Amino acid sequence: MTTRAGFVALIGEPNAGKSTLTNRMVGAKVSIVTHKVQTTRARIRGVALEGDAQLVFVDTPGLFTPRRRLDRAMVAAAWGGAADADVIVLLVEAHRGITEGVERILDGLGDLGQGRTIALAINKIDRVKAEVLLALSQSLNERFTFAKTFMISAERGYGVDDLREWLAGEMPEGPWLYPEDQIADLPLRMIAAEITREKLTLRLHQELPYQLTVETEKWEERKDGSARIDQVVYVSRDGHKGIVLGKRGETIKAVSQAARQELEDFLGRRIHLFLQVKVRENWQEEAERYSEMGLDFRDGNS
Ligand SMILES: Nc1nc2c(ncn2[C@@H]2O[C@H](COP(=O)(O)OP(=O)(O)OP(=O)(O)O)[C@@H](O)[C@H]2O)c(=O)[nH]1
Ligand SMILES: [Mg+2]
Repeated sequence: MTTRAGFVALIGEPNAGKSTLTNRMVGAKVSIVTHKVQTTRARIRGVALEGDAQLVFVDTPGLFTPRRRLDRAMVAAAWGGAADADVIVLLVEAHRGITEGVERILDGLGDLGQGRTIALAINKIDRVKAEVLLALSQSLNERFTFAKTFMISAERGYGVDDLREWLAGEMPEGPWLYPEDQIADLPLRMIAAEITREKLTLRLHQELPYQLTVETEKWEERKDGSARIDQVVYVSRDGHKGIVLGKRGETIKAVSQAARQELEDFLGRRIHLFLQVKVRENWQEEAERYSEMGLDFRDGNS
């Protein structure tokens, strides 16, 4: 049997639904999702099978105009993911259409050069009427030569099977890149940190989610089959620490409970999760924080 395997990079503006689509394709939650922009910070790989093809989806941070070092490193990681992929899928939100951000991404795709297979996936079609979709598809295809256009709802699963089938046919012939039963390649300690960051992002308001990072410091296997996980939430200001902890520690407690629950479901075992909040004014300028996140610190140089 000839097998196929390759990388599919999902790119788009923040919040376009890249992580939702990754999880949908994989059939499990490998990348965190929130209603807020800039949730994903590094490239997350999720593996899906379609017939004789193995598709390695590369979920990327959203593309936006970066201001901080962290932003620049995220955007560089996203374009790097696109540059390395066999096929690029650009996600555009149906109800938002061709925003300035989408325009800039189209320019960037043009700069990547010829000879690449780039498909368009108009996502969140559950939010608009058919006429809007057709007009948007037409304008986008006038603006850029896509290999193919899909109309999907990553959340509800519409159009996703067609996209996966087409992608499978586009993959180069070759042996599979991961063992058949592997769905992700992020180390468990990073997945655990991401789950906690998701719960923090869902609970904290405005800028705060962007001002913190989570790291797994210790992972201890216990004889009874459970594990003790110690994580640190780095914030940049004293005031932020107070907010993350919440009144009488209520916020951090709720976050910890939600994260532990999800970790237990994910790992299928008992977890004891301990969160500590530390103020570290300059964490966004520390190389080690970036390597912990799976980002390249130097990409953040302006
Ligand atoms: N209505 C609707 N909402 C969707 C759909 N796909 C994703 N969403 C929602 O859009 C929001 C953002 O989804 P994500 O998957 O986190 O988006 P992302 O592109 O990974 O975002 P970043 O990581 O910030 O770049 C979440 O609230 C999702 O539930 C869809 O097909 N329809
Ligand atoms: Mg994401």
